Amino acid sequence: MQNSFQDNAARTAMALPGRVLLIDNSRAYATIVSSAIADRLGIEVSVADSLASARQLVEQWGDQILLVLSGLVLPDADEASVVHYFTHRRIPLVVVTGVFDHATRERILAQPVIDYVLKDNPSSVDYLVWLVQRISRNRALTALVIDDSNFYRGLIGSLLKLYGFAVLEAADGEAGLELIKANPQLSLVICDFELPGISGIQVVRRIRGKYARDRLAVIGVSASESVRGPISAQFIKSGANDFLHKPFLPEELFCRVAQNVENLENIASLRHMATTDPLTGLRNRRSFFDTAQRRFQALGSQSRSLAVAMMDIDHFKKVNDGHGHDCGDAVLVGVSRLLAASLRDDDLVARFGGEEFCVLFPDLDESKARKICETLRNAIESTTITFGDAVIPVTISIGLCSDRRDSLHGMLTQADQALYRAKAAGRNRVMTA
Ligand code: GH3
Ligand code: MG
Repeated sequence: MQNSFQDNAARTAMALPGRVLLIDNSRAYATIVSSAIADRLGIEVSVADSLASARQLVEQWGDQILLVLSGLVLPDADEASVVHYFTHRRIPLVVVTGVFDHATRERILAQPVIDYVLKDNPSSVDYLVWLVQRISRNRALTALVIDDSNFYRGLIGSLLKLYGFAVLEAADGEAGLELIKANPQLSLVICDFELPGISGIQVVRRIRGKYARDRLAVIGVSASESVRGPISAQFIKSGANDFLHKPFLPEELFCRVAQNVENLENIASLRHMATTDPLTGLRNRRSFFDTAQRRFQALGSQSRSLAVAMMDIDHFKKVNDGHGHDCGDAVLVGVSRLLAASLRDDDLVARFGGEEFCVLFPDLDESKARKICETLRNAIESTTITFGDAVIPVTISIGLCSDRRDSLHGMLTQADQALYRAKAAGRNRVMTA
């Protein structure tokens, strides 16, 4: 993996185990919300209609509870005891209520509660589903708070924990940069402006020297005014993704954080779609060229050998014609799995298009590369791919080039010509350029 920040999207795309506890004395609303969460997110919801029954569920599920969605008026508890019960146990709570009352809202949001959501808003169910998904995904993410104020570092850290993040803290810029280096899984940094030693702006510049804005989000924070112009602009021009003025309401922090990590996830998911073949999960041609070109140059500059192979399934059209396109797809998936499983971690494999695959083997001379290709060809020939009742025999032809040319393109052309000769000579064989 070239950059561990790349991993975040894949990790966050999976919902972590966990369930939602929904406490509401309206059965109709509880059914709508719980089925929306279960159907759209695949997250289980346990429903309670009183604090007593909620307590039993808390005892039963313990740490597995991701989030509690609760009304304020329960048959056996008032607002204060509902909020106290969950905040005291540090269980993330979202208050869901039918009545808008400004004073109640302010009173609730002054406590360590994630949100105050009004039921009567027609989009409230969608919002709750989004909120549950956000908190669930946050549980796979790590955030770092860099602030010399114990108060703010503690406050931001505890809010981020409430939102599901694993949290690291640093009291100055150098310590923060060390933590970033040691924790490549980080997704978010919240950085104060005035710090002892290097400033928040310098911290952001140094972060951006290594990590792009679409891999690691940085939010600047500050209570100060600066003679050098607005601090928000200084932060953003230096590479921060966003800025928050201190003091801020927790609600504001939550929105900014959610928006920024969601941007990272969206970009990561687009990047994944742009570089991966959806059928086989292998790299696509574009991604192969991007990565292989860098490898080609790096290996060359270190005088290390490399080989490239072009591979093509034999008489694949007959599979489609005889058993249907779905069966052809199953063969492509089967061959891709075999390929991925038989190569070394360092080998770069891609689906080039149709039933054609390409592999770059670093550090292999001709005889070793040939041996690996023979093993692979043999493995494919001896594996039976089944589709329904049909057993599909599959063979593959391989063209290999291990003679380092001036360019990667030159090597691929040679490998392709060798593949053509392998086909002409009867298929199911390896030919060397
Ligand atoms: P050869 O041994 O000479 O390579 O013959 P072949 O039949 O394998 O090659 P040909 O180029 O004649 O046919 C390849 C077929 O692969 C034609 C195309 O419809 C099919 N194909 C391309 N992409 C896909 C796909 O994603 N799924 C399926 N099922 N078929 C595909
Ligand atoms: Mg073919």
